[in-house]
Amino acid sequence: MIAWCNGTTGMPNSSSTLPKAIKPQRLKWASLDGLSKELIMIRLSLIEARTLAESILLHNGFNAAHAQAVAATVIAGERDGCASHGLYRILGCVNSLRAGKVRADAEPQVIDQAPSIVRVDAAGGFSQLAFQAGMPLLEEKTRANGIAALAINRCVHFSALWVEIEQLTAAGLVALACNPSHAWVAPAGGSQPVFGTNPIAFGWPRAGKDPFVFDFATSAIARGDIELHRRAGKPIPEGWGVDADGQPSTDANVVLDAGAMLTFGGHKGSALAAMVELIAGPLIGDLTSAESLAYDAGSKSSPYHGELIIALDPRRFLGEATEQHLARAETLFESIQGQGARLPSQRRYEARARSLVEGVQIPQALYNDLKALLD
Ligand code: NDP
Ligand code: PYC
Repeated sequence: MIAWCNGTTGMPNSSSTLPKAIKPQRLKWASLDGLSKELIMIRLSLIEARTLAESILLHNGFNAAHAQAVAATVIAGERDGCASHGLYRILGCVNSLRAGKVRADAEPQVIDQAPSIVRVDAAGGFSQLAFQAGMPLLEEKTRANGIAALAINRCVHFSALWVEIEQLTAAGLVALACNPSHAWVAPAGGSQPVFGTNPIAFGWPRAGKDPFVFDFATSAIARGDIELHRRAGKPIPEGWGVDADGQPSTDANVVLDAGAMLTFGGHKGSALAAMVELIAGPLIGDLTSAESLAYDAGSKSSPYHGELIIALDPRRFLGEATEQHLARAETLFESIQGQGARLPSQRRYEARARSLVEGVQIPQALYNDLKALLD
C-alpha cells in the first residue's frame, strides 16, 4: 500500500472549509525505503470526488445506473485509503469501454437457479450493478436456508470485494467472496503467469461495531498497487514480481509488462489462487484468468469473468444460541487486539473516519488525467 503523508499543516479540514478542489497542494510522499519525494496532491471532498467519477462515466457513455454503481465503489475505495481501487480505476473503465470490452448499458438479469443459488447474468457490464441486482434474492435465500451462493456471470470486474462484503455483514450475514482476474501471477515454483490476482474476502458481522473484514489478493499485492508505483515512478519491493526469466525484479514496468507477479505465502497463496480459479471459474460456468486475458486480446481492459459470493446466516445455524456464540467471537477479537495486534480493515475504518471529515487526496497528475476524460 502506498503511504501518502500530508506535508502541509496536518490540520484536519471540515468538509465545509475544504480548499478548492483544483488548488494544488505540495505534499511529501514518504516511501518506506527512505526515499523522499514530493508530489503535488490535491484534496477533494467526497462529494466532489463522486461527482467527478460519475460525470466522467456518464460523459463517456455509461448509463446512469452503471455510472452511479461504479462511482460508489471507487469513491468508497478512495475514502477508505485504498487508492489501488479508488478514483484511478475510472481511467480503466473508460479504456475498457473504448476497447469495446464492457457494455455501458448492460441490464443484469437475475436467475433463480436453485433453492440456495442465485445467478446473475451481468451481460458484459460491470459487476457492481450485477451484485446490486442479485443481493436481495441472495439475502432471502440465505435467511431461508442458512447458506446461499450468488454466482455473477459475464461481468467486467475491477472492484475491491470488501464493498460487497460490508453490505452482507450489514444485513447480519457472514460472507465470503472471490473471483479470478487476468493471468498475471506465476504459480509457486514456476515463472509464467497462470493465475489472476484472485482476491478472497471474508466478513463477520459484529453488533454495534464495524464488521471483521479481510480482503486480499492471493498475489503478494494487488496489481493496482504496482500500477500506482509505476505511475509514481517508484520501484516496487522485492517479492512482488519477477522478470521474463523468472528473476526477482523491483521494476514495475518489467513485472507488469514482461514478467509475472508472485503469489503471497509461496505454495499456500498459489493453492488458494488455484481454488479461486476453480470455484469462481469452471464451477460457475465462467472464465479462468487465462481465458479472460485471452479474451482481452491486448486491449488492457478490466478482466471479464465471474464472481462467487457465499453468505451464511448465523441465526439459521444457531437459533436461540446465536447471541451466546457471537459473544464468543468477540472474545476472539479481544484476544487479538488485547495484545496490540490490529484487526484487518481497522486501518480502512480509520481512513474512512478521516475522509468523511477531510475529504480525500489524489495526485494532481491523476486529477489531470481524469479531467481529460471530460473533453
Ligand atoms: P493488502 O495487502 O493491502 O491488505 C489485505 C488485507 O489485510 C486488508 O483487509 C488489510 O486491512 C489487512 N491487513 C493489512 N495489514 C494488516 C495488519 N498489519 N494486520 C491486520 N490486517 C492487515 O491488500 P491487497 O493488495 O492484497 O488487495 C487490495 C485490494 O485489492 C482488495 O480490496 C481486493 O479486493 C482488491 N483486488 C481486487 C481484485 C479484483 O479482481 N477485483 C484483484 C486483486 C485485488 P486494511 O485494509 O485495514 O489495511
Ligand atoms: O489490483 O489486482 C488488481 C485487480 C485486478 C482486477 C481488479 N483489481
